[in-house]
Amino acid sequence: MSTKSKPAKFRLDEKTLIKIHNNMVKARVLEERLIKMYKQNDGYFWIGGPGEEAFSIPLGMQVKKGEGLDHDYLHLHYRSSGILLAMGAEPMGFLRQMKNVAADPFSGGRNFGNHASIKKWNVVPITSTIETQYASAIGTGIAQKQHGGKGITIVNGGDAGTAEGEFASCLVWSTMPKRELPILIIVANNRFGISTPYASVHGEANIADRAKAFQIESKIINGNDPEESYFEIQKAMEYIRKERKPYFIESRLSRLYGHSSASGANFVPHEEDCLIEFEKRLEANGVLKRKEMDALREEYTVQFLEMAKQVRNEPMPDPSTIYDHTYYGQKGKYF
Ligand SMILES: Cc1ncc(C[n+]2csc(CCOP(=O)(O)OP(=O)(O)O)c2C)c(N)n1
Ligand SMILES: [Mg+2]
Repeated sequence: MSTKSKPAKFRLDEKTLIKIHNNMVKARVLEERLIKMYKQNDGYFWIGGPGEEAFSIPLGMQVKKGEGLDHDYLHLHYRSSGILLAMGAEPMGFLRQMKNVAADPFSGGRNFGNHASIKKWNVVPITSTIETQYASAIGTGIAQKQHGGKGITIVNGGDAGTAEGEFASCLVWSTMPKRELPILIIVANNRFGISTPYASVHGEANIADRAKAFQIESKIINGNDPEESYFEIQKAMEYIRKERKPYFIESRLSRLYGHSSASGANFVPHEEDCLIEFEKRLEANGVLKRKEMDALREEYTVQFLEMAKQVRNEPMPDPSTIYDHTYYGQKGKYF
């Protein structure tokens, strides 16, 4: 949006807009704190979701949260902090996993940062191996198809990963006649693999065209626009909950700090920043004042800095816990 053009009016009510904005700021500031932690040697590796907030917050806000088949299952990728924060996850957990301390609620200090796992909300452990989530999504999709009800399976991943077999398996398994699966299949298209440009590997014009080949309802959306994301996710979820069939969203969005710490984790100025664009619209429409938005950012910045200081002094996991949770419910060594 150019600063000269008249800002578009909102369709969402003010309360929802303010909630989305609050969570977007929270997610952004959290990721920026995780990057700082990595750079201060308070973590071994950073990967995360700055740039995906305009899509991930509206998604997290609309999840049917809970445990078991009547609730939604989430098979997420490593850029999903916004989804989980919007669902109500505590920021502290992300800092603890970043520092790999024993109190990390997702992996007991054993996994990379932003690899959440939350049993009480059906959040299946996030893996570093890309695309495996599209295979595990088939499993909960089948279970939910058999169970009935309103619960659905949600899977997200990146554009480059769609080259892998699990993605194709998900399209095949979710569209078998009379056994279609209630899965929201999401591809977050930031136009890059680690350093591989989208245009150099995709023969098709849109990733969503692959869904068409399977007669899956699909939509390409501007994932940098929180309002468009909100309504399109709402529409997709309503369809899946009712029809018990898959729906495909290709969400085009930004990667604001590069791939990960492996590529420097530095701000990329030429990418569209969804938060800046949203704040311009909020201000122009009189929903929030610049001062209020700055104060909110400052509040989260101070809050997460204090948390990081606390985490720095927390104990690392005890070596005896190395095999905990290797298998369901397992504690301690298995040999
Ligand atoms: C099975 C597997 N192959 C390769 C990798 C190495 N790898 C990590 S991230 C990545 C690129 C993923 O790009 P994309 O799917 O577009 O997701 P993005 O990181 O852009 O969100 C690759 C190739 C991996 N982690 N797992
Ligand atoms: Mg990508």
